Amino acid sequence: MMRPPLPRADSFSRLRSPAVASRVGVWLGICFATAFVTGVISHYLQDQPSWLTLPTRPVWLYRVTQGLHVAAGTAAIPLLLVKLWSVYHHLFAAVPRRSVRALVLHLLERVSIAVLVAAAIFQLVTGVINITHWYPWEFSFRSTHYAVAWIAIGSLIVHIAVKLPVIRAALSSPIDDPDPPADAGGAHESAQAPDQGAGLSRRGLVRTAVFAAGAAVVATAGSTIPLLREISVFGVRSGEGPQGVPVNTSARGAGVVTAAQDPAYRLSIVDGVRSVTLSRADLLALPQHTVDLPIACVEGWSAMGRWGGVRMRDLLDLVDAPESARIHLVSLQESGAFNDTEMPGEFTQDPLTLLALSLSGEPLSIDHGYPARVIAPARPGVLQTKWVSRIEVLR
Ligand SMILES: Nc1nc2c(c(=O)[nH]1)N[C@H]1C(S)=C(S)[C@@H](COP(=O)(O)O)O[C@H]1N2
Ligand SMILES: [Mo]
Repeated sequence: MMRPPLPRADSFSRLRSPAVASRVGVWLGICFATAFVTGVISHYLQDQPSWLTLPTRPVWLYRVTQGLHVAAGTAAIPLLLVKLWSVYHHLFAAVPRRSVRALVLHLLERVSIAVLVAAAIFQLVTGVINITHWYPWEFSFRSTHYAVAWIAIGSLIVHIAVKLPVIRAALSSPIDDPDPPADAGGAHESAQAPDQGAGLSRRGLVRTAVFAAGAAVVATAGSTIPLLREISVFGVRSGEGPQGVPVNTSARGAGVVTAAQDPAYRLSIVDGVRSVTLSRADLLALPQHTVDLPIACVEGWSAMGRWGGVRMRDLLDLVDAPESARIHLVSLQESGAFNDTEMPGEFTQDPLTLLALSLSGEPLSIDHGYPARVIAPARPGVLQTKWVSRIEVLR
């Protein structure tokens, strides 16, 4: 009697194999490694360790590292889904009972994979929620995302080390080989020939996963790459917002509409007992400079701006602040996580660091920080404080 054609479910289960899991895993590993390195960079820029002097060039440094961070995380989402799909049947594999050692090893592997999967999902979910400006949690996003990053990368390294023999065997044999290495659940695949049943081959599945990852990046990366803006349907449009630059927190959202428009606005610059107080007109009477610098948000969007204003160093000279003084910046905004920030000496000294008064040749719009905002090279957007009212020299 002739065998009936294979049911569709079988041609799918044939796709679940170490060949697919390891190839998708390589791409996933590249994404996680990229997100980890760029994430640590972003963390250090915001929480500078005392031993580290931060680079101020190239001016677009953070634009690139943070754009990569968000792109790598975005690409990881479809890859992780395919990867989990390609291995989850192992969850139902029999527990080895031949020896205590085998049982313990099996359980250890299970636990380490559970930690890795949980950490990976947590990072991707919190990352996506963060870039969509939705903060449904109580905990601090940055410190938690940072701590879990170490758990994710640590368990990933353990996982790769443990699986190395399987990974090597799977990567060195042809992807659509009907007889993959006997290790790791190859048994049920070897029953069928690779070309049996219509539809996707393993190679096709891996290509589709990588293509989906690329598509996810293209759909969002227009936030930082102007060329992609028109096709980035899910990206924050980096050209939107007053004066061609997007706005994260508006003046209304920050509760500064009245204070920012008050003619009695004064900027104080304080160094111990010395201090000066300047109106916006006083600031405009000081030597003006123009710089082209990006705003690069931790959420991955970035946009170039042409800023005009007074050099930070010139302002610090008014109170004779020491060379490379560290400063504390205070905003008119009364609450919120970004209403006061610190700027290390390498940035206060930099000739490109301005207290900006204009953007695109016009007075700053109130949403971009009127009457005055900080703009410095190679800095995360969160530290480009808007509506600045006070500059304190730290000693
Ligand atoms: N006072 C104050 N400054 C702030 C913020 C804020 O919420 N309050 N947001 C920061 C963030 S997260 C970014 S990305 C930039 C965005 O600047 P823009 O709105 O001019 O583009 O402003 C920064 N400066
Ligand atoms: Mo931001």
